[in-house]
Amino acid sequence: MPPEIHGLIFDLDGVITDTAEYHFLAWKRVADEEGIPFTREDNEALRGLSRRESLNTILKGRPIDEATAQNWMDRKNTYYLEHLEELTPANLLPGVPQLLDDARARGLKLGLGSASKNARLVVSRLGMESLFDVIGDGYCVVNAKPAPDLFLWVAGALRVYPTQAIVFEDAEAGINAARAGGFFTVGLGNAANNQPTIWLPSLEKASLGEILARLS
Ligand code: B16
Ligand code: MG
Repeated sequence: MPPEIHGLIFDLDGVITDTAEYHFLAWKRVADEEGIPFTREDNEALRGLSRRESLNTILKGRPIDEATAQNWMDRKNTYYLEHLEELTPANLLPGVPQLLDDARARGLKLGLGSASKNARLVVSRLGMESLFDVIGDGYCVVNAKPAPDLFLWVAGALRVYPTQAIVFEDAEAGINAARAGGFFTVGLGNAANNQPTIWLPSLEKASLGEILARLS
C-alpha cells in the first residue's frame, strides 16, 4: 500500500534558498576579527546547526565565557542580517515554486522547519509568507536538529502524523532529525550519505508525482 501523504515540510537554508553563503560570510567576519581559522569547508559542517551549535563547532573546544559567546553570536547575526537585505524572490532555488504549486494543487499541507531564528524574515524577503500553513523556526523548540522536536512541532501544528509527511532536507543534522521523528525524507545534494528515503541532486527537475510514486 502506498503511504498516504498529507503534508510536506521544508527546511529553509539549502532547500528553499541558499543562505549558507551569507551564514559563512557572517561567521567568517567574526572569526577573522577574533583571529580564529574558519574556511568554506568548515562552513559545510554548520549546515542545519543552530547558531549556538555553529559557534561551538567553530570554536573546536577553545574555551570562551558566556558573555563573549553571546557577543560573538550577536555580531554574527548583525552581519548576517546585513546580507539578508540583498535577498529577493529571485533567490528562491530552482524548482521550488513549481513543487509548492503542485503540492497546493494536490491539497497537501505545507510547513517550514528551519533552525534559523531569522526564518520568518527570510521567508518574507522571498515573498513566501502566504505559501506555508505553518512556520517552525529557531524559537519553536528547545532541542535543535538533529533532535526531531522541530519537525514534530511543525507536523503537530499541521495536524499530520510524521508517517504522513515528507521532510525535504539538505543537511545531515536535518535528515537525522526527520528520520528520528519517523518522517519520510527527501535528501538533497550532499545529504546522499545520510540515508534519506529518496535522494535528489536538487529540486531543480523534481516532480512531486515521481517523489510520491517512489514512496510506494
Ligand atoms: P540563525 P536551516 C540553519 O538553517 C542554517 O543552515 C545554519 O547554518 C544556521 O546556523 C541556522 O539555520 C541558524 O540560523 O543564526 O539565523 O538562527 O537549514 O535549518 O533552515
Ligand atoms: Mg538546511
